[in-house]
Amino acid sequence: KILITGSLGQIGTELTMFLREQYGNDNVIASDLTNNGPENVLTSGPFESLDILDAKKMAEICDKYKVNTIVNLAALLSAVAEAKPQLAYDINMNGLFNILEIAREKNISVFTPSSIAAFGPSTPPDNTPQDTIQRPTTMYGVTKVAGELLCDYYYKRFGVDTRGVRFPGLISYKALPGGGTTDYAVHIYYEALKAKKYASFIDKGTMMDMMYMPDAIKAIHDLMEANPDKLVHRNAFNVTAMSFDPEILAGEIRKHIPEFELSYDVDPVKQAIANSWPNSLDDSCAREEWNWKPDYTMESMTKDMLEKLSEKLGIKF
Ligand code: VAH
Repeated sequence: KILITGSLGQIGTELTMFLREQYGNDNVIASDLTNNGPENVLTSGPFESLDILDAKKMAEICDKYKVNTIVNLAALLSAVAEAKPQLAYDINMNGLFNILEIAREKNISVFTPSSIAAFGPSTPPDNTPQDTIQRPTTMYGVTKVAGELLCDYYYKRFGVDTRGVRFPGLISYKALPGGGTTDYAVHIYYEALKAKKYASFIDKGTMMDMMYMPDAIKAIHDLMEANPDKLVHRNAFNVTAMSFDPEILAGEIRKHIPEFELSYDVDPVKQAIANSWPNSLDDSCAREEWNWKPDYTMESMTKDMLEKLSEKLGIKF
């Protein structure tokens, strides 16, 4: 039985439905702070209201459903975390600690995503290696690198089966992203259809790793199912699919919407965060240790995003 925290978020919305298809609706318990979210997540299988800072209730839910795996997607993302650093530390660190302690006591496996945010300005920025300097300068990044170390500690010291990937920016059309620095790469598609123009809060030339959501879901599922004997690393694997800046992405959109216009309204806080992150990751360890390989390129993602959003928004292009 799998408990997913943050099930109503950008990843959780899609991961919950995917894992219910894979393992059966009743074997995947969705949870989130509130219950205002997509009907299919709330009604296609068990749903529990859960604050991951409430360790007692989380333990009760694990006992009630005989949970053996927790996928922890409950977190504050980079830009929101810079606005509320104390809350971000509390949720991202103390929430994770609660989960690891429950996992230790009840022999539960834990999957927690990290992020390219776990790297900082002193990290080699191009083709960033799996094992390298990690001195992030954001509260989100501090919680991500500390979370990686805490998960590795619980594996080595207590034998808790912890695994994770360092996600790049994730692009999807089903649920909006929740306050990240890479969110521009989602909003640009909506605006391209609605207004045929977009003012990016991230500046020209800011290269960042990105991935289409179907590949992110595949990465989580494949790593969860991977043969543990072949894992040299655990928390957390570099994974990527593409790297671009707003100009490159706009050029790809214009292949489908020729009149699309990109302008800039740079947000200094988000730009500073983006500047501290790598330009491109080396994900060869994930490819070697659990056969990671993305299916979508920027070209095929853009085609699919525009087609699916066109249908969702009822806007032809
Ligand atoms: C964010 N989308 O922007 C998240 C992610 C790599 C970026 O961690 O905070």
